[in-house]
This record gives sequence, structure tokens and C-alpha cells, in this order.
Amino acid sequence: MDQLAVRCSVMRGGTSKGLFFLASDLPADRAARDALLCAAMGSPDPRQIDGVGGAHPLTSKVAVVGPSAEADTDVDYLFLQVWPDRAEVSDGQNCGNMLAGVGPFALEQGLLASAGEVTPVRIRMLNTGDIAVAHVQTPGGRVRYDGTAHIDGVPGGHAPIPIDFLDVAGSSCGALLPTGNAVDKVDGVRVTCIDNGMPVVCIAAADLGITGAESPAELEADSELVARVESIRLAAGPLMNLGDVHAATTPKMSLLATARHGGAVATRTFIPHRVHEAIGVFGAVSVATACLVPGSVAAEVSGLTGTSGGVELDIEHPTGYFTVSLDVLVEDGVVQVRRAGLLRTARLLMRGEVLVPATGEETTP
Ligand code: NQM
Repeated sequence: MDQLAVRCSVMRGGTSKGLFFLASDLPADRAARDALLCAAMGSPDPRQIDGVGGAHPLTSKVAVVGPSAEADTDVDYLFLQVWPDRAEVSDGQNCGNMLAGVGPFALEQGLLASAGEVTPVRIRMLNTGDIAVAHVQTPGGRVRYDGTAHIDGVPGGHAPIPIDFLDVAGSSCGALLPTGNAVDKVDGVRVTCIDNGMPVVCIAAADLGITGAESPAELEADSELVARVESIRLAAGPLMNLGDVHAATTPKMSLLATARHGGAVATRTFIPHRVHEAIGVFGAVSVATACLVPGSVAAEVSGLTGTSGGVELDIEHPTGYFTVSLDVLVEDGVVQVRRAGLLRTARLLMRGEVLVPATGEETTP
């Protein structure tokens, strides 16, 4: 047999797309798993022409889902980023967009039973150890995908999947403000380093000589800007307790400008080498939270000041808005996040088997 067939589904989760596997369908050995995923996606190759990857980090993603070993969660979710142009797979970050597909996938695969019209799925996100609760529409016991909920960056309407995060502050960096400061000067630029689910460095776009209204393609074509952003990122990584981030997909670099369309703030986000066509889920949650941190770069640019209670912030991005709902406690200039919530949609696009060239060394998972 010259091809190996592995069961998987293709799903859109939020504004991302990728392969969803049951953990039990993948090799337990990490090197064998990563080799299989690279082969499935067609990496390394910028076009991923010999695989099913979409030739962009946002469409070269993998979710590995299995039953949860813990009593307080229904399923475990491991997010894996497959680099299109490198034979590398990283579990170094979480992904809140692929997360949107985890509840529907788990229900489709029978990892949990539906519970009425809407099934709450408690998901342990293994990349960070945090918990999310996704509310999946399940009328008549079946996952519903159609509906009228719209998220910017995805055409049309779909069934809503509201997601709540219980406590994601400091998920990767150990603290909401990993440097202990609302503002730091890094590589000569004022930044706010924050982690409310995703390590993000917030920078005023104007401080880098841009307006913040540029398109992702324009930003990626600006080699001087790209080098400047990367230099700040490499310096910020160790300060954020992330160590050497040369090969890491974090921190994300969000360039902020005054909102132009009635939102809280405008963003252009390097993730970290391509510029997001929208903004990542946890990236948006982190930027929204930064807007509420007194004295932060994001608070300055947005003109917001944090007050205790619930608030909804529309984070502007290149293809629209991302609405984040936050409940915070602000005391003596210190922000404590009590809850973060947002809306996503997802859709099962295909189910079957992905075929990879057999190496002759496979063992059945
Ligand atoms: O921040 C892109 C995406 C993401 C990750 C990225 C994400 C998140 O849009 O939670 O969703 O920043 O790598 O899928």
C-alpha cells in the first residue's frame, strides 16, 4: 500500500479552516504524528500543493480532539499549527477559531451526547490548560450548522456558537501583564505586553510610521516594517516569559489605531509573520482587555478607561469587527478578568480520510 488513510474531518472554525482528528486516530508518537500532519497538509511548500493545506497559517491548522480525562470537562482539544513553508508543527499556541469547531466535531463523533436544543460543551484546551464552554445548537439531537449568525471574515449566516472563557489570563505567560507593567519600552518603542488567552504585543501603529488602515498585503510588502515588527517581537518574547521566540508563533504583534468605524480600536495583527485578514479569537480578547488596562498603549489609542463590570468591545480588523464581551474588576489600576465571551460559527465541510504517502514505518495508531 503506497498511501496511508487516516480518518479526519475538514471544518471551518470561525475565520480559520483545518483538519479535525480524533486523538485515537493519530500516532501517539509525536514525531510520527507531526510527519503525518505535514504530509497531510503538503508542508513544507508555500503552496502546499501536494496536500490539503490552504497555503496560509490560517488554513493550515489542526485540531486533535478526544474524551477528557478530567471530570470538569467533556473533551480535550489540542491545537497544532502546521507551518506551510516549513516541515514543522507547533503546539506553542492556542487557537480560538479552530476551537469553534471542536464542540460540533465532538458531538458528530459521539464523544458526548446532545442535551436539548443547545448543548454546552466543556472543552479543556490542552495548549494552555484553560477551559472554554461552547454552546452548540443541537435541535433534535443533531448539530445544526445553518442559521443567521454572521461573523466578519466569513460570508453568509450560520448557527451561532457562543463561547465563554472562564479564566484565560496569563495562559501562556503566567500573568495578564507578563512584564508587570502596563507599558514597556521595547527596542525603542512603547508597547503593552498582555496575555488574556494569547500573548500579544500592542503597539501604536503611528509609532511605527503607519496609519493602521493599511491592508494585510500592503503591510506584508513593507519589508522595513516587517523587519521592525519582528525585531520588537524577538525582544519582547523573553520579557513575556516566552523565552527565545525565533521559531515560535507567539507573541502576536497587534498594531493599533483609532477606530474608524465606530468600534473600540482598529487592529492590524502580525501572527507573527503573516498579517491576519481579521484577528485571532484570543488575540481579540487580549487586545480588548488591553484597552481596559489603565495607562496601556491600547487604552491610550482607544481612549477607553477600564471600569469594573461588563462591557462589549468591537475590535476593528481588516475585514470588519470582532466583538468581545468582558467582565472585569478594576481596582487601584489593576485589571482582573472575571469572564470573556464571544460569538463564533463553524461548519463541517467534509468528512472522510486524508491520504498520505506511506513510509513503510507506520504502526496503526
Ligand atoms: O488568537 C490566528 C486564528 C488565529 C488564532 C493566530 C486564534 C486566536 O485566527 O485564538 O484564533 O493568531 O495565529 O485562527
